[in-house]
Amino acid sequence: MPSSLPRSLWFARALLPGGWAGRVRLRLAAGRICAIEANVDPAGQDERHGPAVPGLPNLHSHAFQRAMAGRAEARGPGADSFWTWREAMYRFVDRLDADDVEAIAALAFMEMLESGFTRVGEFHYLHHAPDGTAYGDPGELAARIAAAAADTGIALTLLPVFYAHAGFGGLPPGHGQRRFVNDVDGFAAVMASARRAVAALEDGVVGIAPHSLRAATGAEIGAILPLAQGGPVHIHVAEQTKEVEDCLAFCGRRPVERLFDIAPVDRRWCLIHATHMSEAETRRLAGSGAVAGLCPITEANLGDGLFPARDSLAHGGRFGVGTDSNVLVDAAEELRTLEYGQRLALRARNVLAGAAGRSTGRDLFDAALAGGAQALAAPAAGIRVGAPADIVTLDAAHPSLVAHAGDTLLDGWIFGARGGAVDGVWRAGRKYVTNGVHHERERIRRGFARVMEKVLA
Ligand code: NGQ
Ligand code: ZN
Repeated sequence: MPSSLPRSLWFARALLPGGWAGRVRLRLAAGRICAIEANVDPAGQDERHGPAVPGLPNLHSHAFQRAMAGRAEARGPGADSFWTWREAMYRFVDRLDADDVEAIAALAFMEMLESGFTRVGEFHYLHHAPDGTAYGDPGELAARIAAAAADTGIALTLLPVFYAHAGFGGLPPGHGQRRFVNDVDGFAAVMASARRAVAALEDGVVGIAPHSLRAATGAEIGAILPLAQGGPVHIHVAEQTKEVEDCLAFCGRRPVERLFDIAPVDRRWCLIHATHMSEAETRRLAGSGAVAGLCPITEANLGDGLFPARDSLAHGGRFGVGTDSNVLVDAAEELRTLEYGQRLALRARNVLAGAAGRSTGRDLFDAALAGGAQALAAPAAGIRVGAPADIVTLDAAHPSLVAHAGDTLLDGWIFGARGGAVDGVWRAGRKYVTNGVHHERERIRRGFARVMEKVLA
């Protein structure tokens, strides 16, 4: 159980929307920040902590894939690729029952909190029983995701996925996709059930996700959009060059062009990966106000390619980060991998810092906070009055942080520290992580270990 609600928290320094402030006291009521004072001494009752930053949104996760980490890294008989990994993933998912999905999601969500994420966007496409038939409650597995969020304390934006086809042109789905597929009516039933499950969560949000232009036709995307009821819309797009080739063969347009042709892409949308874009597509995405959902660790693991980050930023593009396959769950490492990919490709340094004198860590962090909050329709971004108290403290004594103040705390965390830099994590004013350890870590790890022993037996 989380520790009891403090009435106020005091931090040696805190990253507020206007920048760093020293000696900051937050007053909390019902999990919300109701007052912020800077340059004040702690009062007798205040909990005292080191440097505080806002919790980051993790805008793209497939929680169940956490259980595959390290189990798809052996070379196969032919040329390994994203597509051979996907076959391995299909074989793996067949083994998971509803209890397994919940236990795996709890582990992934706990690790997200421990690394500094306080909200997750779960791109949820595993809907049906192992034999492909619908559960009695079509939202059974959506409810399991919601239960794992409640168990760990992470805020949830649930994005039930519409998935119907194996490829462009409405190809029939393959056997390995049977647990994912719905027609529009079946998907509406999943949505209704998912809404009931998420309604029980504090600050829960529901959006929708047509899986990709491969798995949903233009007509189907049009038909399901009203089910979002104004919530966020996420879609995978242009992650692999084969998708670009197949899209061109199908309609003569590239995937991001095609998406803009068929859908009203605006700031409610989040385009996951958007790796392979022409300059015109990059400009168009940036100008739309939609968020690019970058998943640097997974994109590296799957050999996807690199997002045109410098061009995107030059056109005012927005981005956030996601842990996607959850092969390794770490907020700072996502930001580090994003910047390092660009440095390696461009043979340059400090690529994503916005201007001379700006800290790369700070600009990465600010962009991922704003973009992630937008993409997940979070109630607020940052430590501000009225926002949920979603806060991460860093260990000021960590060798990469000691004697730092201001933006170099973020640079030290992102570029110089391994896991141990996160100290405390609060979500809606409740503390879930102390000394970098989730309060329920042992129980959740045991539940996950039982699943692994069963499914890998
Ligand atoms: C997914 N993952 O939905 O889990 C996908 C693989 C697909 C990534 N795209 C399936 N990284 O895209 O067809
Ligand atoms: Zn994905």
